[in-house]
Amino acid sequence: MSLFACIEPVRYEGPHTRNDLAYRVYDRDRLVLGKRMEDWLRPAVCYWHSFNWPGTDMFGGGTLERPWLGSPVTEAMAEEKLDAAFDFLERLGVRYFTFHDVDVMATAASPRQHEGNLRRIEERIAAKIAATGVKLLWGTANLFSHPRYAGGAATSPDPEVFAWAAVQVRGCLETTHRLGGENYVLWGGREGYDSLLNTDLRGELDRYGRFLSMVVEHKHRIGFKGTILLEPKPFEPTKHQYDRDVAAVCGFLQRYGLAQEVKVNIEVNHATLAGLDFEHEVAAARACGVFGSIDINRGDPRNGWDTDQFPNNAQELVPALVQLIEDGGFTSGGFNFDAKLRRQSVDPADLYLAHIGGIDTLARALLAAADVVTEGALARLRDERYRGWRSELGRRIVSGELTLASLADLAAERGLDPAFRSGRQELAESLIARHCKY
Ligand code: XUL
Ligand code: CO
Repeated sequence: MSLFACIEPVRYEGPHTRNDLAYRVYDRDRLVLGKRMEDWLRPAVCYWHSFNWPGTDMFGGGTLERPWLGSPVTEAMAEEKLDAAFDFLERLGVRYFTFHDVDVMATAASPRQHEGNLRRIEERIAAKIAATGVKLLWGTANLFSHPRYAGGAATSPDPEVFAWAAVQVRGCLETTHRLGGENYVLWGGREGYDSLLNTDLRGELDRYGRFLSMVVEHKHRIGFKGTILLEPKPFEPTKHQYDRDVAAVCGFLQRYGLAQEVKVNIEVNHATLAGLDFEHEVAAARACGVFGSIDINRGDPRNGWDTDQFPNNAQELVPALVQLIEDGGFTSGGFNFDAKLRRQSVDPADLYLAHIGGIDTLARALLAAADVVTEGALARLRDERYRGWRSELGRRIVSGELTLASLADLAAERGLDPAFRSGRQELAESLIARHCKY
């Protein structure tokens, strides 16, 4: 019997239930603005934190019972982990999962062995998918844990390491494709530097661009229709990561001609570390046309590292959810719980409680955001704020008809004296707060 067989399948029981192991708000078939809650949120469980992390930190060993972990990981261990993971997904009632290649497979020492081990577990995963209806939101290759990647993968000073990264990414991209994955993610955990003194920054960026172009070329070669996503993060593990935030990624993609091919996977805690609001990252991605998917979690405002906690504050998420609703929802993306337990959360039930709480938080934020959008006052406030751009002057500026000089002359001739107008920020904030009632 699997470790996670400790509870009955989790159901929606409504806000008044006394059962901690039930959804209070997340009712997957409930229609919100004409779309099922599950289709809005597309929640996913991540393999690495949930099944692959034994509760270690830099000061202490594992605390969580994960009998399938060891070094090396054998095929039997990988299969036991897979059984437990799918049992958990089914009981939780979540339709999507995400994984790194090394999360799911037996440990490999050589490129050939890596390919073989991944292919073998892929067949098992395919059988699980077929039997359960669970789907793959995205796959990704871990290009940061093995010691060979200490100096980076695509940005390594050593081309042999770059070539190893190609082995892993080709393998995982193809596996993701065959498993029906809807996206493929690259998080450049070590694509950056610890010291500029020993770093050829220009060369590293060029080779990172080259690597990504190779990935995109291979995606088309194999006919993968999913989206390639880069995941921004400013630092940790390296001092500076090239994909520091959405804006940096957009500049990088444009420079290497990849802006039409690659989108972003935005993570809440990564935005916090970059000193940015989560909703800023969503807005920046929409503005550049690269919004793809979300790794949902939260940091701790008093800690400067990636604590990857489960979200528990719906109000904080509403501004991002409003944007998602304005766009009609995800296309291939979803909300992946890139979140982990605390080391003292040693009961198997804790993993359910964590996900249930996180999913209910998303559901609350979705309902509040839907009310904000339906009421329309926030959109009207914004529309009103920019109404000058619909005037004759506004249209002429935007159309390109005026030069800097002709515009300056026009302003002088008319003696323009623009009126002060309220930005209505406090009202906008109240509009969010007043709908947070779920
Ligand atoms: C690390 C992180 C990764 C990526 C996948 O901070 O977020 O788990 O999501 O490699
Ligand atoms: Co992540």
